[in-house]
Amino acid sequence: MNKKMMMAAVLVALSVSAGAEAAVITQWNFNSNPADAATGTGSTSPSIGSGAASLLGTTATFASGDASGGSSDPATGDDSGWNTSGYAAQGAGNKTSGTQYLVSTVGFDNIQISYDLRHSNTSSKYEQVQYTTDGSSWSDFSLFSGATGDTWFNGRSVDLSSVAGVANNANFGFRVLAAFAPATSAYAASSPTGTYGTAGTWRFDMVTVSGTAVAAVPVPGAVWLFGSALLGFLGIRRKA
Ligand SMILES: [Ca+2]
Ligand SMILES: [Ca+2]
Repeated sequence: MNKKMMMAAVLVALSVSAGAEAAVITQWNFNSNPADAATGTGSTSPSIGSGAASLLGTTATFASGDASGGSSDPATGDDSGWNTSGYAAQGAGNKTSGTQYLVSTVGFDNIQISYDLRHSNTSSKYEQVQYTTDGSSWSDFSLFSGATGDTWFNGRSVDLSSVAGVANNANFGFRVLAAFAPATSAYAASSPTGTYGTAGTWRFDMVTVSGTAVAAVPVPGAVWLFGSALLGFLGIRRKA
């Protein structure tokens, strides 16, 4: 390996490690901004980045993100969740009601989704995550089970890094939908002793899309200096 090749290898290694940090693209914490010390008020504007959150066949209020164990939101006192209700009737509307999040992933790959979700006793046990790459057609991906009621399931995590078209796409989005129990035509209740009902609630918090920046990372002057110094050191050693 000659000096130029070695220099290039050093710089590539340094710039890759500098650019491989996972970053939050968009996040919703549903808290009021500014904080108002009331969990019954909140916001559906992203707390980080930009994107659009909307309801699909449901209604919503804001309610505590700290109650019944709490979400992973570090905020206290003004920690709200997006409390959705009015889900489809038993035996109807499979994978039609829930929430939707549209987020541009332009400039990022290795796209990951995460969210916290509190299931009430009578809410749907099964959560179908769907994604879109064109903003209009949707594909099933992960199916989660929330097998206890009145419980937060924090850090639901979906890795979309292997899905073609998700990265670097202005039309990316995902949905979390109430789904029939697998191989049945009915919703199951989250509580093993509960009965599914349209008044059941799913309370969302910390809905997050993250990724790795794909834009070329400019090599800072300090890295050039380090690379040059390293090569100088190697050159001296070789002569010696
Ligand atoms: Ca508030
Ligand atoms: Ca919150």
